[in-house]
Amino acid sequence: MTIKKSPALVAIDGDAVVKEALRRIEQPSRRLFLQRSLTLGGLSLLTGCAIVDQDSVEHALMRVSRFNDKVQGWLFDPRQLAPTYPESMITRPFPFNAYYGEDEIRQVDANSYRLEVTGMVADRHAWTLTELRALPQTDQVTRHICVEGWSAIGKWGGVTFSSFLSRIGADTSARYVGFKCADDYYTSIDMPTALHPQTQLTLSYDGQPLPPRYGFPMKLRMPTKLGYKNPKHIQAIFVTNTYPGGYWEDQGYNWFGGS
Ligand SMILES: Nc1nc2c(c(=O)[nH]1)N[C@H]1C(S)=C(S)[C@@H](COP(=O)(O)O)O[C@H]1N2
Ligand SMILES: [Mo]
Repeated sequence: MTIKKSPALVAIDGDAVVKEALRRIEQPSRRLFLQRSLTLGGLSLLTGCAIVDQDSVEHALMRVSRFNDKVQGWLFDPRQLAPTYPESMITRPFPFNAYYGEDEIRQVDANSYRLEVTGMVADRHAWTLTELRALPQTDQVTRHICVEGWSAIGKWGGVTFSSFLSRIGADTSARYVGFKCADDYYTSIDMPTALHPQTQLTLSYDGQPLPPRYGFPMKLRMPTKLGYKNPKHIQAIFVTNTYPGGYWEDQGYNWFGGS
């Protein structure tokens, strides 16, 4: 049997708890905001959570982060375009990143590949790579920003995601679009971002088929969102009203992840 400590009996070192709270926050802007304004009492006031142990710190921070998702959703302007750049500014070589090293890059077979489409869509047929490549494509040169502290400019080509969503008869009144990848990665985005004109089902990098390191055969590219919101090696797309979370988001990264 486990004995639940009564809050009054838990001795809390306030400074240590706030430090721990800050350590768990990856997004530099949020860390700055909290460093300037956060006290233990402030965090309790902000969230209505009693801060009595490490678990409630986690809970309180999660409340702040979900609130932050809402505010970012309200502030998101579906017509505001992210900056684009001349090709001369492309970062070479473009960095690789994943939750594993380059020696474990997933190799997806082009011929047997199928993109599964499920959830609130009219047409649930699975797409071959040939079918995807037959759709109209455009290029974009935009900046990718990773929370680990680097950013880089790259050129991605593919299908405007909103046109893909209309082709599959997606219910665009749904809240989320979720993605499952060929590795253990998964993520999800809000519908306004899914419909943003620069959100792209990406099939090429720098004029060449998307190489394995950057997510062969297909990734989602969104210059309006941080790197971890851009899933590589996508195998399944689903439209849903049930919050799908994400690989890093479920470990505390902010879900909206706007850049
Ligand atoms: N499938 C998959 N997608 C992923 C990741 C991953 O580990 N697996 N990492 C994310 C993170 S944190 C970043 S910064 C970018 C890196 O993309 P790049 O290798 O094209 O630079 O991919 C994102 N998408
Ligand atoms: Mo990242």
